[in-house]
Amino acid sequence: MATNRTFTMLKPDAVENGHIGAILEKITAAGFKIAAMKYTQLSKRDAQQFYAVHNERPFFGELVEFMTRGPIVAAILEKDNAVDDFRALIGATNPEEAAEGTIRKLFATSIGENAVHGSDSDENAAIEGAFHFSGREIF
Ligand code: RTP
Ligand code: MG
Repeated sequence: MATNRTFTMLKPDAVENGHIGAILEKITAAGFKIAAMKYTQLSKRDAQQFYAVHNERPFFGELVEFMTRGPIVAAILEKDNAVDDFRALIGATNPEEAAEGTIRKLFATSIGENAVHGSDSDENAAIEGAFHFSGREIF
């Protein structure tokens, strides 16, 4: 598998609960290299656009409120098979269903406040990375 990229956000709950360092440690220990990173906060419009695919879902309003309530860490990560390996590292959307040792099992609070985002395809990884970073911010 060629080296490629995924996009992640450490969500507001992870930041509020003091888990930035521990989560980044898990990510780098799993072999991901950081290609870009910033500490930032989504506006309502940013969150609505970022999660537009979910705009008909009953939890959409709650998701936008949650994702905008405080700062996040956004990053582009590089590794062989990055998208699938990162999804495996973070675990299931609902932490109650996430495998032992996964980031969501360790650090998520609930299905809504689940500590981390991971892109679900190479195509979305590229779109989501470009949403947050300009070419000169990616190394
Ligand atoms: P993500 O996009 O954040 O990596 O999460 P995911 O692929 O595992 O899950 P997805 O279905 O894409 O849902 C996006 C985010 O919406 C929130 N959510 N809340 N209350 C609920 O039933 C519910 N379901 C999803 C979560 O924050 C989820 O990560
Ligand atoms: Mg998703």
